[in-house]
Amino acid sequence: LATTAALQYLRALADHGVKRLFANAGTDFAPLVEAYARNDDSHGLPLPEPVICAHENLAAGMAHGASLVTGEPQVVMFHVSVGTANAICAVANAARDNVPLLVTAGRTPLLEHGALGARDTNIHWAQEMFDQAGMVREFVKWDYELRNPHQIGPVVDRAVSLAVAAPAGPVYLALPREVLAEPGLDGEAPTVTVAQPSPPAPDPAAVRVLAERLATADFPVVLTSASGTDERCVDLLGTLCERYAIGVAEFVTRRMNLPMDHACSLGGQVKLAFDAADAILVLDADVPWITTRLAPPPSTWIAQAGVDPLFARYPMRSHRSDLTITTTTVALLTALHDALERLAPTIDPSRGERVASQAAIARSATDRLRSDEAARTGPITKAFLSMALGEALESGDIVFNEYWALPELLARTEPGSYFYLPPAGGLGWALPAALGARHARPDRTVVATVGDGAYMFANPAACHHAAAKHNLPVLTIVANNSSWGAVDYATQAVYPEGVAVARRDRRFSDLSPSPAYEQYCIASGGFGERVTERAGVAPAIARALATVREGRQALLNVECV
Ligand SMILES: Cc1ncc(C[n+]2csc(CCOP(=O)(O)OP(=O)(O)O)c2C)c(N)n1
Repeated sequence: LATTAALQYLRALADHGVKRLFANAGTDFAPLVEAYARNDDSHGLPLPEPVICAHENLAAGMAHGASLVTGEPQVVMFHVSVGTANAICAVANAARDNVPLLVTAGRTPLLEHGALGARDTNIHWAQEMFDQAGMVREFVKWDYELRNPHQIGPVVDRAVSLAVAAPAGPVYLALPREVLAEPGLDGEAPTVTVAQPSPPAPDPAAVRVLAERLATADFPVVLTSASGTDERCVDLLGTLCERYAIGVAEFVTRRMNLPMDHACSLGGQVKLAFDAADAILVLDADVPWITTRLAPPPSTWIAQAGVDPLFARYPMRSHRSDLTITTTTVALLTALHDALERLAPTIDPSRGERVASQAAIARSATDRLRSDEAARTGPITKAFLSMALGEALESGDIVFNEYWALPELLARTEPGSYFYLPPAGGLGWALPAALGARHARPDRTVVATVGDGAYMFANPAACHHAAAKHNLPVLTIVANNSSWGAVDYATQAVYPEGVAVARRDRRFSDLSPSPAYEQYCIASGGFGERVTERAGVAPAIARALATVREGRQALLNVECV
C-alpha cells in the first residue's frame, strides 16, 4: 500500500523520538487512522503509540504528566476547533509550567469538494474558524497550519525545536484533512535537521557578583518554587547550601527541590527566611512573595535567576531584583559552586550555625504539626491525611498534588517524586497528569492527591476509563470536604468582617450532596473505598497502595475538613 502524507507526518514525529500520541479523535483523524492501519499491514515502521483519551483535558494533562517525568516533549491531537476549545485550560497549565507539548488539531477540510478528504458532513462548515489557533495563541510559543506534504519534515522539526527550546512550552499545529490525505512523497523520508539551541548559561560577571554577595552575607537564602524541575539540581543545591552555609526556603513548592529534612532547609517557612536573610537568590519562582501578605524588607539584597527571569509572558510582575540572571538552574548552580569555592575562605565560619538553627526552628514547627495531628481526635484533616500518606509512600513513588497535600508532611526525598498544580491553577490537572506519568513510567507507583472540587474538574469518568483502558493503576485520594474550600478562604481573606463569613447559606462553595466518588473508580473495574474516621486512614491507604502496586487502579474518598 502506498504511503501517505499522514504516515510521513507520524514518521517525522517518531524520528523526533516521540513515543506516544495522546488523542481525542474526530472526522479530521481519518487520514491518520488509515495511516496507522496501513503501516500495520504493509510498512511496519515504528510510530508513536496512539493513546485514546475520552476528553481533551485528560489527553493534554496526560501529555503534561508524561513530559514531567521523562523531560521529553509529548504530542497531543484534538478534533479541530471544538477539541482545541476543550483543551485551552490544560494548554494554559502546560504553558505556565514550561512543559514542551506539541499540541495539534485537525482543521476542517479546506475544500468543499474535489479532493480526497474534502468536506463531507455538515459540521465541516460550522467548525471552521477565521483563526483556530487564536484560541490558544496566548499560551503557545508558535502556531502554524500544515499547508503541503513537502513541509512535513521542516514543520515538525520547527515545532519540536521551539517547544523544547528554553523556556520550554507548548506549540500548536493545525492539520487540514486533505493535506494529510495526500499521497506520500517518494524519497522524502523525513529527517531531523534543526539543531537544538544551547540552553542559556549565566554571564560569568553576574555569577561573580552573585557569589560575592552570597559569600559576604550574614544570612544568604535561596528561595525557590521549582528548582528541582531538572532533577540534577536537587543534589547540586543541597551540596552548595551545605558547603557554603546558605538557607533554602520554598514558596509554593512545585517540585521536590530539596528534602525538607536537609540541614539547610527552612521548608515553607518563608517568614523565617525573610526575617533572617540579608541576601536572597530567587531561583525558579514566578511569585517569590506576595506583597499584600509578606515580602522581604527593602534592605534585603535580591537576585533572580531562571531561563526567563522576567516571566515575559506574564502581563504584570514587579518583584524587585538587584541582579537578574538568564540561565538554566543547573548551569547557575554549577557556576556558583566554582565561584563560591574560591571565596570559601572569606565566608564567616559562624554562619553555618545561624543557618542550622533557623532550619532547626523550621523542622521543629513541622514536628509540632505532626505531634499535634497525631494527638488530635475528631474529623480527618488535610494535615493528618498528608502525614499518613507521607508515612506510607516509598521514596520512588510519585505524587501529583492538586491542593491538599502538605509538602512538609509528605516529606518527599527523591528527585522527581513530587509535582504540584501549575501556577496557572487550572483545576482538573493532577489526575490526568498522574495517568500520563504512569504511562511513561510503568515502573513507578503514582498517586494523585485531589480535592473533591479538583477531582470533578478532571472529568473523573474519562480518567478512570483511561486508567482501565491503558492499564494505568494510579491511586487517587480525594480529600472530600464537600466544598470548594478555596472559594471560602478567598471571601474570608477579602472580607474578614464581611456578612458572607457568617452567612454559610450564601456561600458559593457548597458541593453537598457529595456523590460516592469511589464508585467512579469501581465503575471502571478499580478498587474504591470511603474513609470517614481518623483510625481508618492509614489502613485504607495501605490497602489502596497495595492494590495499585498489584496493578489495579484505586480511589480513596476521604471525608475531611
Ligand atoms: C478551571 C478552574 N476553575 C475554577 C477555579 C477556581 N478554584 C480555585 S480552588 C477551587 C476549589 C477547589 O476545591 P477542592 O478541590 O475541593 O479543594 P478545597 O479548596 O475544598 O480544599 C476553585 C473552584 C480554578 N482554579 N480552575
